[in-house]
Amino acid sequence: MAEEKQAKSIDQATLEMLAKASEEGISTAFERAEKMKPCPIGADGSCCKNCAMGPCRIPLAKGKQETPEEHAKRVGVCGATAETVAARNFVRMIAAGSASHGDHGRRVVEAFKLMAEGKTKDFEIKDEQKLLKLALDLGVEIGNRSNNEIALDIAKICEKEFGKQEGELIFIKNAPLKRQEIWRKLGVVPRGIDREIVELMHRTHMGVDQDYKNLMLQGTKAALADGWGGSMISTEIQDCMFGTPTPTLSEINLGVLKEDHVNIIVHGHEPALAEMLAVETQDPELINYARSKGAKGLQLVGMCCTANEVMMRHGVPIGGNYLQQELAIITGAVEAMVVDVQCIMQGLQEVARCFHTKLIATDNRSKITGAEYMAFDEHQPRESAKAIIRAAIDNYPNRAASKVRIPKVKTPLIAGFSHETINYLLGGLFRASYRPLNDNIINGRIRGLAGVVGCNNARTTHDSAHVLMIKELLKNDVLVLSTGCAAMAAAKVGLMVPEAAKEFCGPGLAEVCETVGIPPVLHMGACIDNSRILIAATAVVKDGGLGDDISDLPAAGAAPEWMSEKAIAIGQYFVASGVYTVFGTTWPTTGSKEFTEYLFEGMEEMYGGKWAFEPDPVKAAQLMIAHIDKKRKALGIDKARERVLYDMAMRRELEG
Ligand code: SF4
Ligand code: MSK
Repeated sequence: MAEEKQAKSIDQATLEMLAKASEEGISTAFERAEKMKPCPIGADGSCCKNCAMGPCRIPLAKGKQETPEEHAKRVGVCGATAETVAARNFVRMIAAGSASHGDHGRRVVEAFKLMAEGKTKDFEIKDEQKLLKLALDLGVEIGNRSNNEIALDIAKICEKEFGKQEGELIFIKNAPLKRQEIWRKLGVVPRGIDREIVELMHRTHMGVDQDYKNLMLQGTKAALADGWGGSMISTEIQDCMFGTPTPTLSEINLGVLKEDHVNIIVHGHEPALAEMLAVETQDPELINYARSKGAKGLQLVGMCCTANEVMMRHGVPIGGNYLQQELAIITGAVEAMVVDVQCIMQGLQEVARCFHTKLIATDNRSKITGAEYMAFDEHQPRESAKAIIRAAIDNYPNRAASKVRIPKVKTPLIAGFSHETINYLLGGLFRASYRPLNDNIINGRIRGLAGVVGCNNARTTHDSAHVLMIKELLKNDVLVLSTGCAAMAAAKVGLMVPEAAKEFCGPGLAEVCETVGIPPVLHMGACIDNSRILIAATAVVKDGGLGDDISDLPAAGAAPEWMSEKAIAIGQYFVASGVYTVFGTTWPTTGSKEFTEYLFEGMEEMYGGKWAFEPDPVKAAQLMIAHIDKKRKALGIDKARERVLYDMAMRRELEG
């Protein structure tokens, strides 16, 4: 029987642009994924290339039970077992993911320090309240000192967190006390962010750590150094400098590009450049300059996580998520795609060559062969942004009208649910508190919480798993917190407006959302902002009534379309923080049953959280719901829920 062809996307704009790509003979990630099948040995984590005696391929034979003798023979030239090879590959992904978030955090702290020292006048403290709270948390004197004096001390403390050689990361103290004790007992509290990543790379070198459990302890340290370190520092400092997000109305999908405007797309992760572009694209002088070239105006559009950053703080519309980056250029209406770091496909340059689009790299850590390089100078961010915008405007006359086709697809969304905002929305400005959320979880209107995060992956139907999973969760009264490309998938199908509650949620969740006026999927930011989910979970614990640790909460996490190494680092810090975490698409350790079982079962005993893999998003959602119910039972609040909600007629109506 012929294999059924998998749909490429559930998104109309994406399908339209893929059709255009195929008409014009342009190669995209979708098409390449179809042509190039993944290597099954690498996909299982059974290939080691950690030394020049390899690469050693030690695949597990599919479809038959392996005998102990066969397993013993499945080793690399050095004798490395399937367990060691799979574990080393897995923790190296954590190292790369943590390094990416950590390096992002470091750059943000550097810009913050420049601002505090008065070496750049273009950035300033936007959230004074958050700055002061951070100062209190870090023991920085406030007194009569200026914001910049306080900020400088904060910058110096945060800077040290990266290179600290001993002690504990400071932000670990943001976790519930019980969680901190668990980490101390297991010896996984990170010392310094860089140190844990370096040690992890050392321990995965040929002939060092050969015990998968020991490797995972260090993997956990590096992952915690991401979630409760590099990522958390980024989020906190970005909020101080660029403002803490508050609910903001915007639009998403390729239809936000404007046919008669100069369109500039900003794509990547670090928000400093995007912030300046958001400000400078409003400059009347530059708008007039665009008009002088025949355009009606200037349109800034975000892509991937940078999009989340500038949309939440400025309402800048979002062009799309990870798998739409090439497609944005294929509209033929993009004068410049401006990129910094992470998740930028190298294929972009080839696509840009087919149009007039300039691909502009801005970060010296991330140059792209063939792309133009215009350095973003953090000492003079405004000037850098102006130069980039001018280059885009100058390119407008090169646009070929005959090549322009913008899909008329866009959806409104409300985003910007920082943990502070959730606090205010639920408790009111003067009584900010998570109490109403906890009460609604306890009384069963809200069955539980789910964090649905992560990427798109060209190996699975674009956006489909995100949307199916989220809808299943909502139907079952689970409030969804989302970040990254997952959040964008939800927004594109209209799940991020308050009206969605009535249509997609079970009666309990719908009632809460309608009363408070929030969408049932709360957009909490970029992938770095998964740290907001950790803080929100801790706030729920601290408010009481739902146990004394994150692992007690009726909550679960998922990344149904993950692809990046950062996702593995995020998953591991969620697991180590006590969260049941389900990934979809593919699982990278199946070459070792023992190691995989350790991740899927063994970790629960240690951390109260564990990994799971389920490629069917609806089944994955049901696993999450079963876990939520298990936790409700343990808390003794399962009865309350039945009394409030489980009317079968209502349920049938809901499912019908
Ligand atoms: Fe092969 Fe061992 Fe070298 Fe890995 S470290 S490539 S398993 S010899
Ligand atoms: S951009 S890491 S594809 S979420 Fe953060 Fe999206 Fe994943 Fe990149």
